[in-house]
Amino acid sequence: MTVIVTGGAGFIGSNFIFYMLKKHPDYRIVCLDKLTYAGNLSTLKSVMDNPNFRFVKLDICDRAGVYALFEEEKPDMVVNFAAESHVDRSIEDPGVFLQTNVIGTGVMLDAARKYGVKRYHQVSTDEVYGDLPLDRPDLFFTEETPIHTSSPYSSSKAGADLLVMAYYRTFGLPVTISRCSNNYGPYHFPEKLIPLMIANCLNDKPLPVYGEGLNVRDWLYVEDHCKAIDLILHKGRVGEVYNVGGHNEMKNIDIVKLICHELGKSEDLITHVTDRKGHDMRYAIDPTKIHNELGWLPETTFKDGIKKTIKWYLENRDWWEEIISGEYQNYYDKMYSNR
Ligand code: NAD
Ligand code: TDX
Repeated sequence: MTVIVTGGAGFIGSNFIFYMLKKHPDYRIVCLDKLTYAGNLSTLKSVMDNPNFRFVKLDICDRAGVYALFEEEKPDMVVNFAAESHVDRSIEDPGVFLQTNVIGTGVMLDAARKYGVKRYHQVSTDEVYGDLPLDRPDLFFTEETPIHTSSPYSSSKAGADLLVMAYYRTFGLPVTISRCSNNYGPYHFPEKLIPLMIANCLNDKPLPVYGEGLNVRDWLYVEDHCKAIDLILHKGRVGEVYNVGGHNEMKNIDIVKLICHELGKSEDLITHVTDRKGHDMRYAIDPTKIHNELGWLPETTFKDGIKKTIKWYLENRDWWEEIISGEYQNYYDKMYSNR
């Protein structure tokens, strides 16, 4: 079995590659990644010498390059993680989100169709459903919830999902889609809430909470997401969407306070800054379908997962310090100074 994994030098894609190489030692995993600011070859160094692993630096929008790789590798499955993934960046510069997330997905679908695959899996997000009000804790996103996006990021992901379903209906391409809630864990890029707060805490820098910090996210340990995708690939029904989430809703402010507490830092570091434009209030996944059909349940509690994650950032300072010392500093200054 040969599996092409796009975006495998990023956060979830790399964790998925580690998971798959361990779980299916007879599979060949080919990682295709453009190595944008979010992709790090150093993340994959532990698997670079694995004979069942190959890394190819390639843009999913490069049609000729993608076709040549499919011709050569003849993949059985494709898992498309590659995307521009940060909501704040999509508010600053939407264009690249449309290019990679929509056009790039179109190229991957064409390649999957042209060369024939047993499964094309699209890694989508709960953000395609928009948000839920804080005063209705009884409401959850199901697979039937209408698409109702807020940001250029979520709109581009929704566009990709619609294209994937069109290739199923029109061409019979064997597709599946997963829509997961917020992930956290090792190799999470430090622009995102949890790793940003850990890094700033460790450097005694202000902790920039958008608005009052009352927005709610439904956090899932990254390995539980990887397990869900593996299950969907092997047992999921073609043409179906599966929501993935672990009923772990938390307010941003509570997460930041917890990180301060775990690292023995003062909550005085917390600084409330101007809110994100169009900021979604609450995400909450109903995972009944994947539980009933595929038996998936999250295995790592938030209590354990956040401890493991903080420990990982403490033990892997080189990984994130290298990132935040480079070009990232310009991004940080642009987004956070005078905010
Ligand atoms: P990430 O930003 O950490 O990694 C993205 C990877 O894609 C990087 O390695 C980058 O180099 C690569 N990439 C970007 N553009 C590319 C292109 N044009 N061609 C080839 N490679 C390209 O993202 P992540 O957090 O790991 O998210 C992975 C996927 O999961 C995304 O599709 C995202 O929408 C989805 N998702 C993320 C979360 C989350 O909480 N992080 C939750 C649900 C869904
Ligand atoms: O500095 C910050 N301060 C802050 O208060 C940052 C970076 C974020 N926040 C808030 C905004 C959100 O309410 O924290 C919450 C989480 O923010 P992000 O980490 O940027 O994640 P989110 O916007 O929820 O999107 C994430 O989950 C869904 C991923 O980045 C997406 O790729 C995924 O699809």
